[in-house]
Amino acid sequence: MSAYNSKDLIVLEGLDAVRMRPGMYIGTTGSRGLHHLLWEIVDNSIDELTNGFGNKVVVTLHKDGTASVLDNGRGIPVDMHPKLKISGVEVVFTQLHAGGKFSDANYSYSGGLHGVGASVTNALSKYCEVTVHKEGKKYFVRFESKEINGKIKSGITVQSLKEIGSTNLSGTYVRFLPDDRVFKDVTFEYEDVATRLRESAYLNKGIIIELFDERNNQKQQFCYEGGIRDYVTYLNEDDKVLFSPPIYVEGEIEDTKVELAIQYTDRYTDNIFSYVNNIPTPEGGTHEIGLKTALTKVLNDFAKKNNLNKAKDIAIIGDDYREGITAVLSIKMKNVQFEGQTKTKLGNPEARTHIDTVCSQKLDEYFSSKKNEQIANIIIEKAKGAARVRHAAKKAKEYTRAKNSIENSMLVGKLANCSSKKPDINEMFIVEGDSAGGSAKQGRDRSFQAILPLRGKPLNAEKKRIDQVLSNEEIRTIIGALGTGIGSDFKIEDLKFSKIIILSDADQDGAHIRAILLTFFFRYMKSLIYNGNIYIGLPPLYKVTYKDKDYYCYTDDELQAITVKMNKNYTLQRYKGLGEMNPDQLWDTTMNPRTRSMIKVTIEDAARADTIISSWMGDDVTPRKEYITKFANFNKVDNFTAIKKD
Ligand code: TSJ
Repeated sequence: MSAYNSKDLIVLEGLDAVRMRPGMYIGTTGSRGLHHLLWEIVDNSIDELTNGFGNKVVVTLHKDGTASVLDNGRGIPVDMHPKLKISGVEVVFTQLHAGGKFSDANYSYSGGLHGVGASVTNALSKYCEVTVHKEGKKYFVRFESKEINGKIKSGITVQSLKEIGSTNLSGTYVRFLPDDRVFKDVTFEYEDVATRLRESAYLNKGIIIELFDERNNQKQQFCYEGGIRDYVTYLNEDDKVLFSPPIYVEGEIEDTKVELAIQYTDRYTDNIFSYVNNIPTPEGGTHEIGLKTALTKVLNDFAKKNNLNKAKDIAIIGDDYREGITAVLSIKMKNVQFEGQTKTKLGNPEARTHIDTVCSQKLDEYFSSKKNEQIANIIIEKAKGAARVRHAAKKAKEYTRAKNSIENSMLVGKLANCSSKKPDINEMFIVEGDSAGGSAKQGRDRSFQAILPLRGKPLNAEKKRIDQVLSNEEIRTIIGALGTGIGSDFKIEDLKFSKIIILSDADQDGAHIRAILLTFFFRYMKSLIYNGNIYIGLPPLYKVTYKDKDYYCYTDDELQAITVKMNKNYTLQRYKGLGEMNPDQLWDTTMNPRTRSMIKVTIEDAARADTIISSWMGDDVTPRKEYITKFANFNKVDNFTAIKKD
């Protein structure tokens, strides 16, 4: 196996580059990156099925730490690549960026930027085995990452493709072991895998996806004949819906396929989940703009034709038609261009007109049908209500956006601002309680750190109307201090701080305040989360004093580790609140950028974040009771592990 020609050597260097800088290819070497290895493989199978070859994928999490994916598609091509002189399978697994796609002719739509390909999975695995069943024959190939002369070579072909028998099956089977020299933790999380597979099944109606966890014999099958219609129903499971089943339309124009499902709930915010070629686009983009334009146009026309919006009524605007909406927009198109901070925003200008055209036509047809008229009436009634509230809230909104007004200076009067005027270095700490706020004000570096003490609990923004949210003083103060405005008026350019750090006590009340603040940011300033501006500060839980020196511990494990050598000759203080720390201590442990630890709040999966927030923070108690009964482990209650995980 040692005879490689020069072309192959270049290939090998390619995979070694992945190991040198995994972050460039999979984002992180944490849990997210680990799971990325699996998505690369699964997405290839799903591509095959959605192109009409095969109908089933089976994902297995094995006891030995490997994961495997099996499909009943055509099987990865095994014939020799004319230039590289290796089999197609080997090209897929050893060529960076080759992915599962040899040429565009094979697949009409592909993930584009997202799919970095199976070679990345191979490069970051200890080994990787592929079995292909194709045209009556069974083939096998094996790759390994192994040490040669003290250096790890990634994804070397240790068994090049060979025929190992005959078969009457068709499909591809891939099994790999993530390399524990790359990933800190190599355990696949059942719930994360299930969530992702469920989403794929919703987006690709009719395909069967099975998940087996051999570590504890859990299993699930995902298959939705209704596709995104069923997805919307699932997203609204814990909400009161205004009609059922969801509206569903689909259409096609110039190689762009459009699918749309819509349902309204009694909530006050909008929830639009969009996808391009099965890739989520949480930052929206041209396709979402096209949808919004179409929806507004069609409903305005309907209202006009049926004389539903009288001259005396407040004029309905686009935002009003989106109050309480849950929509899934899934499009398939070619030559996708992603933009934005996190490359999750669709940029193609043609998508805007295409989606507008298809949605306008299909929604118009939908509402023109006698049996659907009532649904349009319901939506327009809801929008009229939204328009009234918007009108009433306008004053309050202006109030929170006003820059130099007297009212505004009163509102942000509680803010101990910093002296720098540079938003990109400025930080704002939202601190629980006046006494901790006092310590923070004294301990901070006032050049770039601002402190906003919260006196009471802010209002839980979930299921509150915007006028109620805006009448809450704590929330108004936050909005005023940030400078961005909220909801559809939100402007990230006006943000005065690049880091907004939530600092609450390590107890239940602190956790509650943190949950309330995150709920507010998620519902009204979601871009702050996507933009990476929201952080959770981590104050220490303990101070250990030993031989006149202080040591701070942030977890019980740390405490254990540090006290083990001290032979009981130490004193221990458990901090019950931030208020117990003096300014110096707060600076040293929690605020000093050189020494502090913080959790950056991100959204891995917006749909899951939405269902979790409705369930945990909403009016209806039953869903969270069920959640707690199913998942809570009262033997190991650790606030921070809990937030880190979800
Ligand atoms: F990730 C991966 F590439 F390793 C991978 C690919 C993993 C798994 C589990 C499955 C697959 C995969 C690839 N399933 N099915 C396919 N199909 C092809 O690669 C294929 C088959 C036939 C033809 C053709 O033109 O005849 C073209 C392609 C791309």
